[in-house]
Amino acid sequence: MTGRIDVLTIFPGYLAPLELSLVGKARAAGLLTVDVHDLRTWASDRHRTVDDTPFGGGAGMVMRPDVWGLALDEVLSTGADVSQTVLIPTPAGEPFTQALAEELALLVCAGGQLALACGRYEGIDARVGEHYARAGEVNVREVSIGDYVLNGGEVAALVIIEAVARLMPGVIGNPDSLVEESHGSAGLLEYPVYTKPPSWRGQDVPEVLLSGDHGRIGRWRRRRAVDRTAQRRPDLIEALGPAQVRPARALDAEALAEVAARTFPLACPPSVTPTDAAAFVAENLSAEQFRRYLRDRRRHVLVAELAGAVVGYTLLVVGAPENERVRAAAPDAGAELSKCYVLEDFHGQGLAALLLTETLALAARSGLTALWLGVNRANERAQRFYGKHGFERVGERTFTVGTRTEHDYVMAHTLRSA
Ligand code: JEB
Repeated sequence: MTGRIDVLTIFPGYLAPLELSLVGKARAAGLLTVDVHDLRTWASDRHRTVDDTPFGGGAGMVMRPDVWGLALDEVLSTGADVSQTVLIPTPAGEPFTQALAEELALLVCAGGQLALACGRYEGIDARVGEHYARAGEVNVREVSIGDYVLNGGEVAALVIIEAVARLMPGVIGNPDSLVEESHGSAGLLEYPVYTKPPSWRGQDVPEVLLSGDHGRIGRWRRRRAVDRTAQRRPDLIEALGPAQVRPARALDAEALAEVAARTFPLACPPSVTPTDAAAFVAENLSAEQFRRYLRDRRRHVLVAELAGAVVGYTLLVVGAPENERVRAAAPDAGAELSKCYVLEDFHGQGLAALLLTETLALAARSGLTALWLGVNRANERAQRFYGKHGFERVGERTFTVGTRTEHDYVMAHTLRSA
């Protein structure tokens, strides 16, 4: 069945790009008819006027409803009676989304008609949309392609038609790219992509992509997609809902090492040099170390997972404190909360609280009656956080990061159930 798109505009020449590329292909393949109509055809006066001054005053001109009425009546009467949608691009419209593009592609594929009413000046008299919506047979949507101001609806119509036409079967050469788009990374920005040459102007393609290890490649792409989304579109991260907290698996080791490498230096006091922090991370927080931790029955690692990427973790180390001062300060502590980190881009969403709550529950289930932790004296934010979750300051200790001796407060938490 041939779908149909009609565009009404006072600048038909603006729609010339429709002859090109993929929209042109859909048309050539007979999947799609696109007709562009000059609105002035339906003007009645000698000057073919389509606009007039706004009632209520104000700058600019408004497009007359009578001209639009004649034009739309005619274009809709010659269209399919299956299903008809009139789209009115306007900066005041509902957002035009991929979901709406998919809905419209279905309509057009099913032989329906899509009419795009492109305004100019200050827009189209509001009664036009109301009129066709009221008649009932036509679905009317006022849409906006984004939060910026254009001079008219033509460019928006081009955007909408391209987004719809590429979803029609046979328009895109490789339908795999559509499948990948619609699930896989749903709700996330795309991961970065690379091709030959493997080294270009001193920049190398990330090694993992040359490894042939599809598991690693998949996890790396997930990680990049989630990171990018957090940096550029925090609204999309919010829409994913809360992270999942779960016990870490062997396959998480690399992700954990990466999160550790990115979070540990941030939690260090300024006196710890980047070199010292890096040495500590390499020695204690490598993927290999995490693989060892994950096999060790006395270490419990929980991860916070968001859209399939690890964004935070806790490490609980079971056993009485080795340090004498700690043992004196927290005599009942049967385990250390050794790490509780969330990537910086994911702060402020309650992830650390979720992780900590789950870790405390795990400790209680394991029969522990108290936990201890060390927190740098300068890190007031962390102290407040642990305080809010039931930890109290019970003493101090020293420990070393590389060449530096650091002074920590010791905090302890008595668990409710024994
Ligand atoms: C669409 C249009 C105009 C106020 C200011 C300017 C008809 N995302 C978008 N930005 N601008 C438009 C749009 C969409 N979709 C858009 C149609 C018209 C702008 N103007 C100019 C109208 N009102 C006239």
